[in-house]
Amino acid sequence: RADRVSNPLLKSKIMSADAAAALIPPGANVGMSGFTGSGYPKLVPGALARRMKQAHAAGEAFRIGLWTGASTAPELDAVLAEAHGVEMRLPYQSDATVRKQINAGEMQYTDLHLSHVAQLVWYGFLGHLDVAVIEVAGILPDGRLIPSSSVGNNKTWIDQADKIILEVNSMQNLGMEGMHDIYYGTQVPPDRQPIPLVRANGRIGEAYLRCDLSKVIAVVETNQPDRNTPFAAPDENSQRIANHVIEFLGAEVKAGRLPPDLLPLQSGVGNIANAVLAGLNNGPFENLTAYTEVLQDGMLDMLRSGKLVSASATAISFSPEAMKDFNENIEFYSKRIVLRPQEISNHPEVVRRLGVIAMNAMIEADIYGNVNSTHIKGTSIMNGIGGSGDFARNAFLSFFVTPSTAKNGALSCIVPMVSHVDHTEHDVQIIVTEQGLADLRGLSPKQRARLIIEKCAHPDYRPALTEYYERALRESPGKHTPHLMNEAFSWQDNAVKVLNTESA
Ligand code: 0RQ
Repeated sequence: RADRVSNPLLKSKIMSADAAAALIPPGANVGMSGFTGSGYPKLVPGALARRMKQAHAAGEAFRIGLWTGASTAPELDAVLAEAHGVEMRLPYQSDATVRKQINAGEMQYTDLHLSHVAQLVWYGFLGHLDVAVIEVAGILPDGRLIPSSSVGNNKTWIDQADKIILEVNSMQNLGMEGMHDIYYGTQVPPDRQPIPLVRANGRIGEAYLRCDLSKVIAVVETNQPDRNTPFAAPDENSQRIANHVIEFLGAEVKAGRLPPDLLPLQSGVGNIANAVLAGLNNGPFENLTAYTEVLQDGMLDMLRSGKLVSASATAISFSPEAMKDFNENIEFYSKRIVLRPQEISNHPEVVRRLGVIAMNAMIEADIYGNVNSTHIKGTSIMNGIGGSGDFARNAFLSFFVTPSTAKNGALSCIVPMVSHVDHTEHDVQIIVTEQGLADLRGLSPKQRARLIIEKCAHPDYRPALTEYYERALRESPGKHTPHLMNEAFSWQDNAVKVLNTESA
């Protein structure tokens, strides 16, 4: 397809990014595409940021509510934050400038389960969506849209917004056409029906996004790559964590609790997740499938090697080398990858039905198995809960992984009480550090505490944790989850000191 904008009406709406951004009013709620650094609009956010700066220089207020699928890239999040143009950010971010403004109290941030976002908008709980700014790979003659490298919340933004701006990115591979599965069957209660997806690679929807053409106010042509962040090679700790996970899965197969080809895999973002996938790629399991949120390099390697036969996600997020491989072998990959709206890729109903094996990273866990994925020192946000909660609570097996220490050993990632709870002890089955793996299934809090300290804590911190636990066991008024409430957070005070020294 030589011409990416094949619809005559939409062709007549082609304009510059500056002209398109001029159509976004101050105070608007704007739903932008973008998920884990892919499929985000490349030019309109920058043009909007320039307008905001001009307005601010003239003493006028100009801020928006910024809604996306998940994290984006500097061309979107950073430029709008630098223009002090974001009043409210949701549902996930991982940008340094945005993080700084949130933690300085200058930007509001609503950190949501990623599968919830679309329905919250449909319910009217987040307010009105004024404008959608969506990157697509192309526009069909009849006006349907070829989705880009992420689907995220695009279906909902396009359906719910009053006005739509499309960025048509000719850098996106048109070989992706047909790879997406956009499900239009989600209703609002009481009319909601079961989601008919019974296999990780099943298709229940359409390859294109429907679009009410009368709402499209601008089409902007772009030609820029996604963020394509490189990955670090797995370090020793990540490899050890991966080995513990793989050994555990092997034992589960032997015990007859998992089939030899396991169950669909979900893997969080980051280097440890990639190391686990690299381990699986060299491991004993064959014919694996994935039902996950983001496809990173590790899964692409596994598809290429044949270990992984199919992968479902809402976005691809590759390093530059993996992106090159994906583009050069698009016919091979597009047959094996399905990209869905994030409300379906992360849907609790589907995750539970398929029996997903969830593996997510964390900041810290406590001795009873509560997990903090989002906060530093209990008060500052790192990124957000993302999809980890969608998967963890509903998974067949739910792993949380972390190195046993942070900041070169100055902090223990196993603490008496976490400073913030994202995943309660009820949602956490298996905790893994480079030291070992604690299988918490069926255990009481006291049994869990002993196991987590013994298997997961770093030897430098084991004696202090044991001492705390033993004293709590004696002195705690309740003996179900023994704690010394005036002391439980003392380890967090220590963390504050360590981190203050670091930032000084
Ligand atoms: O900070 O870079 O300033 O040193 O936290 O830690 O070890 O590099 O780990 O990049 O895998 O991130 C949980 C944040 C882990 C991530 C989290 C500091 C550490 C470093 C990062 P520095 P690492 P990772 C589906 C799944 C939530 C969303 C999710 C995350 C920084 O995985 O955001 O799961 N998850 N989504 O030094 C103080 C501690 C610390 C600590 C680590 N105990 N105390 N600082 N750090 N432990 C995907 C999506 O939803 C899109």
